[in-house]
Amino acid sequence: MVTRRLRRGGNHGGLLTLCNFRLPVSSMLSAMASRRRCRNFLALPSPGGIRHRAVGVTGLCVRGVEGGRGAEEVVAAVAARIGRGRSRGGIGDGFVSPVGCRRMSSEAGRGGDIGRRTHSTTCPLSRTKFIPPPIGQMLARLPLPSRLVFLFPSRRLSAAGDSPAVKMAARSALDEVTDSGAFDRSPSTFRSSVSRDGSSRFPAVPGRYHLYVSYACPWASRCLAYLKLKGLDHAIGFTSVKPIFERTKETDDHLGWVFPATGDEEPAAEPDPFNGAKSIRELYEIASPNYAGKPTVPVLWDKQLKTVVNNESSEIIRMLNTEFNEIARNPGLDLYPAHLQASIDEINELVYDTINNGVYKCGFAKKQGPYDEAVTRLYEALDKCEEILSKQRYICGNQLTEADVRLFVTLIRFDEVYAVHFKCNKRLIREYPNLFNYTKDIYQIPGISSTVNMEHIRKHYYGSHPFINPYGIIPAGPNIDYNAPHDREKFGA
Ligand SMILES: N[C@@H](CCC(=O)N[C@@H](CS)C(=O)NCC(=O)O)C(=O)O
Repeated sequence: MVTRRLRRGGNHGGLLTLCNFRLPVSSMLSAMASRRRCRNFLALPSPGGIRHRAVGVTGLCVRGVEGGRGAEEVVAAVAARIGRGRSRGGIGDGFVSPVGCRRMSSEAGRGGDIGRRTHSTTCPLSRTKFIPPPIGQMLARLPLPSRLVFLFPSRRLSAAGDSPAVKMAARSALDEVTDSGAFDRSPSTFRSSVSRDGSSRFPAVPGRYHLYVSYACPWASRCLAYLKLKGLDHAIGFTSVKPIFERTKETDDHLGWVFPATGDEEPAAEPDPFNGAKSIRELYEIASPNYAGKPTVPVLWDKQLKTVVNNESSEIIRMLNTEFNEIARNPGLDLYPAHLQASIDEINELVYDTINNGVYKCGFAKKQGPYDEAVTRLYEALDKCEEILSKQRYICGNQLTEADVRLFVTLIRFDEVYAVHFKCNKRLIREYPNLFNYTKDIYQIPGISSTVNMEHIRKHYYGSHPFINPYGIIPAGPNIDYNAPHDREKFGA
């Protein structure tokens, strides 16, 4: 039996959950996939099976696979081990029978409970309580395999033998907190490139691409900053979603970015002009019907092929820097010039890990240790930047580069939200003379202030993470005037 080959890994409970529901597999999977703790799944028709009077198919949910591979590969690997049966990643067919832990074992003719009653859990769909036994005992005592095996990759399990660990994408940032309580961001999924080469799949032509953003999001905002700096806003349009996460579907509880129904609903947010999508999630599903990852912004959308070209802002900004120069109003501006690349890369590495993502690590930590580590590293990095900026106007010298844009998007949100919401309150940016003046300096570059919508920023963070701010109260905030004079001209440039 395939599931026997899974062994426990990591420091979690590694529990099986048997769920009882009688639903078409497709509805069950989509419902379960949307639940916070059961984001991704595999459905495997497996040989044999535990007979069930009603529908003849037994559902077995295995929660807890995380590692490095995609669903299809896992399905293929598991199917190969089963030796027969069709393999599917995603939606299977048939029905799942109402089998609970006890019932399953007795139906299987082995009698008694399968495993110790160590924990109880709630079936995410039916909200029925179950007692998931330890995985080892569970698997050892199961009779021949059930026909449908659902693997829920919310925790760490690794496949034994030649199968490396399996990592599934998560549905929201909450799914990215590991058992040790640390925030661990999952990689972006769409990684194609727009190219100035007209024969490529995504040629850099005006009017073909659209950026879906949230003004609240620092990653999306760096793309907006590039549209302005490079003078590309006439060639690549953008639409901002509403700032506060809402249910993205009526059929499940996923919370994420949604579009307003009309242009009047929320200042600066607009309905989706091209696909009529209600949510960013819907866009991802147009591009990839079985998408089970986190539907993030920014999204670089191809209107012609109706697909996501790329959803990784660090790559999108590189494309905007070089690939659209024939249509850019400011083609001469190179924010990643050859002579500064090594220094930009070095600063980016530090800034991404400890500052851009560092504030999230502070804010989403669920245990003191990971928070302490993240906050220490954050302030070490801020101190380092303060020191660098005491000697030069920009972070990589005396010319504006990509590294400045990337640092700026976090600094501008810091005192308003990260200091309070993410507990980054050891020192405020306005208490660092160089970082503060630098933030104002960048804010005052023509075009940049239009990419900063502090209302969206404040509403989003304080309103979208009820696990941090359950009442959604928006603190008064310092209301800093970033248009106030700064002293950065002393460095020239
Ligand atoms: N690596 C991505 C990260 C994008 C990202 O995490 N965006 C956040 C907003 S700030 C998001 O869309 N989150 C959706 C969610 O948490 O469900 C990038 O830089 O483009």
